[in-house]
Amino acid sequence: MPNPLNNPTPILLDMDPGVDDALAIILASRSPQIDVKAITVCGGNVGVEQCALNTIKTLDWGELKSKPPVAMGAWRPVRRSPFRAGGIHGPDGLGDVLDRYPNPSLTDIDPRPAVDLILHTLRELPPNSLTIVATAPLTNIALAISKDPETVRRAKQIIWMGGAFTTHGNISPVAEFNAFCDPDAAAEVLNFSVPMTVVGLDACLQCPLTRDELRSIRECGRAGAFVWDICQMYMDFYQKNEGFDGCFLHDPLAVSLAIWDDITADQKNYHVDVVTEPGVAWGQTIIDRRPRYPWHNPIYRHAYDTLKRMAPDTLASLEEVGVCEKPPHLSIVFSVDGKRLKKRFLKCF
Ligand SMILES: [Ca+2]
Repeated sequence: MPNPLNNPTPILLDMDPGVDDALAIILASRSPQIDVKAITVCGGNVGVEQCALNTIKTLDWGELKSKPPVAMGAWRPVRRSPFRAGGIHGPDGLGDVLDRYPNPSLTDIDPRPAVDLILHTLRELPPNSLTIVATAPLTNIALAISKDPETVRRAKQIIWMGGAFTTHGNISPVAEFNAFCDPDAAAEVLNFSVPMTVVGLDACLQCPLTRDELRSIRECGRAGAFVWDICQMYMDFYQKNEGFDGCFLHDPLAVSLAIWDDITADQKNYHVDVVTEPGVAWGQTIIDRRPRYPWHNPIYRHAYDTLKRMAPDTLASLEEVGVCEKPPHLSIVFSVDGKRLKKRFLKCF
C-alpha cells in the first residue's frame, strides 16, 4: 500500500466561500494526505468576486503554506437568477469581519476562467487521479462538462456537498442551498459519467461544532483567531434560528471524504432526480426510497431489464415520471461519524 503522506491525493476544490467553505479550505490545505492543485469559485453564498477574495484571504490568514491558483468562474447559475446567502454567512460571506483582514487583494487571482483551470488541471494529471471536491452550486462543473466532457471524464471522482434526501431542506422546505441555487447544473452533473459521491444535509447535520468547542482554537495563532472571527455571525444565525449555539461542518465533511474512509458510516447507491422547474419543489433532490423497488431486488431488476428490451419507450416514460427508478449510479452518504470529523478538524490548528 502506498503511503498517502508520500503520495497525497490531488484535489481541485470548487467552492463559493462562505464560512464553511473557508473551514474546508483550511482542512484540505492542512491535511498532508491532500495536495490542493487548484481552487475555483462560482457565485453562491455571495457573488463570485467576493468568493474569490474570500478564498485568497483564507489561504493567507489561515496560514496555509501552499498557495494553489484561485480562479473565478460563473457569476450566475446556468438558467435561473442568482440567489445568495449573505444573511447566513454575512454580507461579505465571511462573517462581516474582513475589514480586520486587509490583504491580499483580487490582483492575486489567476487570470484564467474557472472552467479553463478545471480542464487544465485535469489534463495535467494522469487520468483517474484528480478528485474534484465541490462545495457550491455545480455551475462551474456543468460548464466544464459542456465545454469538454471528455476531459472531465479524466476525473477520478467528484465529491459534492449538496442535496437533502431524507431530511428537510435548508433554503426551502425541500431544497438544500447548493441544489436550489443551480438545479439545472446539479441535474447535469449528477447524470454525468464520472464516479460521484454526494453528501447532503442528512449527513452534514450529524457534524455539529459548538461555539465552546471552537473557542479552543481561538488562541492558536492568527489562523485560529481568523477562524474564530469568521464563524461568529454564522454561529449567531444558528443560535437565533435553530437554538443551537454553533454551526455544522458541511463543506469540511465533503473534504474529509477524500481523506479518510472511516468518516462514512452508511452510504448507498441511488439515482437522483433534481427538480429543475420553478415551484415549491425547485432544487429538490429526489431518491426512490420505496421499499418495494430496491434496485438490488432481482425481481425488480428482471422486470426493468425486460421492459428495457421489449418496450424502451414505455420504460423511458415510466422513468420520467418516477414510476420506475433509473439505474442508481451515485453514492449517497447518509450517516457519518461527526465526532471524529470534528476532532480531526480542530486538530488542524
Ligand atoms: Ca459552500
